[in-house]
Amino acid sequence: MSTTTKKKASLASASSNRIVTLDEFIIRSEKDFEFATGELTGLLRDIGVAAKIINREVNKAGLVNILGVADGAENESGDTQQKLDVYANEKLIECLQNSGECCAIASEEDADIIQVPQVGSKHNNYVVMFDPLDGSSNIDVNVSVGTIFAIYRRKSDITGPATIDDFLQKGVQQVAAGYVLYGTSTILVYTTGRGVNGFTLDPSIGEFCLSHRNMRIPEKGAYYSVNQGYYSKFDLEMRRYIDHCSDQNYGLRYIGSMVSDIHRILIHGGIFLYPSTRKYPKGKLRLLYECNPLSMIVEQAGGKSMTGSLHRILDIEPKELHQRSTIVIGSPAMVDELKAFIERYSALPL
Ligand code: P6P
Repeated sequence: MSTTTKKKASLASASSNRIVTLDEFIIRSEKDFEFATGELTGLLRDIGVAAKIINREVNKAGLVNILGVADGAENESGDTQQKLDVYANEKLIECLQNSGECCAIASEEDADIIQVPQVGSKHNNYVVMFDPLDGSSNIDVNVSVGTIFAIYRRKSDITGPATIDDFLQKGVQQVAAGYVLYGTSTILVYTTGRGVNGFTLDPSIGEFCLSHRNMRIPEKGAYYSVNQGYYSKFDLEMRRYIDHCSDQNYGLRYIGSMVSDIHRILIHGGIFLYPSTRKYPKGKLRLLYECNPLSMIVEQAGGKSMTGSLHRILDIEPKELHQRSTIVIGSPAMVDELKAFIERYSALPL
């Protein structure tokens, strides 16, 4: 190989190994965005900042008085609020309010939407929804937790306050969706509808760096993910499918933090299910800030996501801010496998 060719090859490999920060990636991707105003870029960067702040507290939660339950507080859903839930919620709201890039916010931790005061004469076109710390029951036992977010373009008149209708939009209307997983490392994964990319936080430079370019979910996986403890309360079709997984010698992996389970499925393949139970007949997980954003990411990576009665999650017309949904999500071949069981054994009209 000539010297010139060798130099080009080494430059190419060097450039393919060079650090690409989240900020740089977002700014470069902005040019792909029709009518890009820089607002969405700013929103994604603000969420990245909030994630770094939350990560700092999550990583030292055992050292400071931020573990445990927040003084008898409960969130809108009646779930006990952990101190770190409240902290993460406050930081995300603060970062988004300070940047003035969105006009309103909705959170699992707050009953109603939160208006964001306009900064100067700029009208903002986006609303942001999030679960600030998903899986927070894991915090005190040092198991991974995550932040999930969804961004929509507002529908209401931009000169007035945001309305609930700005939030009650189908998942297919999401402009961007993502999650942050505070695990063995901290990774931010997001999509704007042009594929899925993951950025791992390098604490030595305080930057999220591109680590998982153009993530694609495997067609099948060796794991299924469900709370097996509810087996006897599931409908027949779900129990038959779970028996099938066992017959196929799939491994059972269930972390109790949806972000962690979905991230594993994105990397290794598999299927996650939270069907109807007696306690949660409509499913436990929240449509707007858990199911929709994670479904957009999984579909963008080549996977599938539907309810236990075969409705595509992203096509559901939301009726209320904190509504729940059943969900079956993951590798396309495995979701199709479960679909066949539902069609065969479901007692409900599909
Ligand atoms: P269960 C965490 O509370 C969460 O919302 C998801 O992250 C998780 O997958 C699910 O609930 C766990 O619920 O009923 O199995 O404990």
